[in-house]
Amino acid sequence: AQGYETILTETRGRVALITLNRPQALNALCAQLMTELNDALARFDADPAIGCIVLTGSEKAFAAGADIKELQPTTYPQSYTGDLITPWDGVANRRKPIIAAVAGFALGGGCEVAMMCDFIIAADTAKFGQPEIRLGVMPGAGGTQRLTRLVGKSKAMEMCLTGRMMDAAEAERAGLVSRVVPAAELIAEAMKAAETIASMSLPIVMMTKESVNRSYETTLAEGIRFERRVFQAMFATADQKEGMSAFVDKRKPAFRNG
Ligand code: CO8
Repeated sequence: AQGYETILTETRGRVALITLNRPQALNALCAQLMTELNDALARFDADPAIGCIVLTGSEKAFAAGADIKELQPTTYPQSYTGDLITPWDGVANRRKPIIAAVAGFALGGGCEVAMMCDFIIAADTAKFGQPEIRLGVMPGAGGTQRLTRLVGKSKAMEMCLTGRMMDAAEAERAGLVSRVVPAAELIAEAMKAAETIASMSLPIVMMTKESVNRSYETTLAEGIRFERRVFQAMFATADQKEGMSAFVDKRKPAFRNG
């Protein structure tokens, strides 16, 4: 719709679906794709009609990593001054929830982008890995940090040092993904979760995301203090009154995002 060449976007009700679409390169994340992805995410994040975003790839690959053909000739000064990685932060810095729906390969930067999303629903065909070491580099878009926090040091270290891939079942056991679904149901399941989220109060959803993410950035005591202040602030919303009144009245709440 916005003249994108490497992604597809659509909206279904209050859910936005973004599909990575470079089939000839297993959705390798070239600079153009990351620019377009950031643009689409920023638009949906700013659109009051959207309550949740789903990010997916193809059946074969969520994304097979950064575009190795683009990176191969890059020199250190270019990598430093060109600031190649900063645009990737856009995925992690969005304020509305983003669900990664992963089928097939999520490797290198593909695994890193999936981990930047708020949670991952995996098809039973999903394969996760940080194979950068085989290319003579290491993960550069958060993989050494986010994977370690998600699956623990031992598994993260093994994956980063050997490049071994995890299948969906292992990824679920390790806590990398929230759940595994049959590949044919991946998009429907991710959309269902996104519709559920989008039916909640948007400000409460955004405050909840911010509070969970806070746990990564601070001590337990400070995180709990942050949670408490945000929780208390929720009583200033009409949606708190509506949600609790609806429970008491035994009816469905009608949130007004206020
Ligand atoms: N970059 C560029 N092209 C790719 C990539 C990639 N990451 N992955 C696949 N392709 C291309 C292939 O070159 C091939 O193109 P062509 O047909 O023109 O030769 C096409 O996609 C299909 O791929 P294959 O023929 O290899 O498909 P297979 O089914 O045989 O294999 C694999 C699938 C195992 C996924 C294989 O393609 C593979 O190993 N890909 C590379 C995986 C990888 O190493 N990823 C890490 C990349 S580095 C990285 O992500 C660092 C991120 C750092 C932060 C960001 C910095 C800007």
